[in-house]
Amino acid sequence: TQAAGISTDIVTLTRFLTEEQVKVREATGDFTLLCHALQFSFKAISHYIRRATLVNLTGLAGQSNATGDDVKKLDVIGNDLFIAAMKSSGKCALLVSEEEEEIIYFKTPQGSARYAVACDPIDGSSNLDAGVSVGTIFGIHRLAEGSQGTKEDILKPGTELVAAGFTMYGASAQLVLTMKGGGVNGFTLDNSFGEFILTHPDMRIPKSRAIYSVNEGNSLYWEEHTKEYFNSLKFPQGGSGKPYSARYIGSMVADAYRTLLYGGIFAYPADKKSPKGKLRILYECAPMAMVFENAGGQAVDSKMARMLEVVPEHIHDRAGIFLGSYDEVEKVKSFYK
Ligand code: AHM
Ligand code: MG
Repeated sequence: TQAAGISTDIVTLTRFLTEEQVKVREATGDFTLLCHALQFSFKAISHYIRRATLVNLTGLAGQSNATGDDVKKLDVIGNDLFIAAMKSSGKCALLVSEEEEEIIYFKTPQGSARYAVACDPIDGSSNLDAGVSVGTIFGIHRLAEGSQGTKEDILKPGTELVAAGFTMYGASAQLVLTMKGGGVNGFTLDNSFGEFILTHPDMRIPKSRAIYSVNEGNSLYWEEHTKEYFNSLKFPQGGSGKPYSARYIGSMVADAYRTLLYGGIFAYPADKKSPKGKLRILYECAPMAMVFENAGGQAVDSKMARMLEVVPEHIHDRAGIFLGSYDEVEKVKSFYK
């Protein structure tokens, strides 16, 4: 509906979730409640990130401020906000956070919490002090039938995820959400409404695009296949081909979001320095892989196995990753054959 050029039929995240819930038979509303808690943590983290420089929240945790108080830094605040949101939802049985060595188990009445969540509350935090975009990444699993929440409920492959996504705190806060068997939807936080608004329905990643995103400072450590692949993008054979553009922010969420919108390839390959890769399977690689596959792209690890099928042994396990446009990932695979 348009009234004087203003849309009055706005799809908020709340409305979107309610409408989705109606489509699923036997939906109890628990997932919707969990998502409400999630979106609150995104709003709160976004608020503190925007206030950070003004209220002395940048820098390292544990440092004292001018008055000698210990200042909680943003990484710690983001983690605390996320944990509090999951706990208060009453629907989360256990949580894995990048910032916590061990799994956090929440006490809930028997059978009332049916989800296990993995998150990186503020990914790319080395960029925070410079005001560069960072983000929160999350993956949601359902507990096994009858389970009260155990390690096995989270040490699962990405194919089992019921939902995943991320929020990027950039010029605006952008939430990207996907659910099992569904598409990918993008929401923008409208600060005046305090609501995430559906601005990017049914996102599809372009099939190919000549943009690559990788930390080339690691190329000394790269394996031969990796070197050959990236060289092929920079020095195309046959004369006519143009070289790819390079874009690397160093914040996975921001690099992935751009790749999702524009197409191309994002990679953090395993190398001689980090033979298992750098990025974490549960709360960095798998949720992103789910988003990219559901948007028509692909994601593989450094052995060219489908990222969503990689099963972590430990909660903080890492993997090499290549994710992006369908055809660009096909090209990667052809170099590793
Ligand atoms: P973090 O979880 O400690 O912030 O590290 C993850 C980040 C990603 O956001 C980003 O893709 C990568 O590390 C950048 O690493 P590098 O600085 O080695 O290029
Ligand atoms: Mg991280």
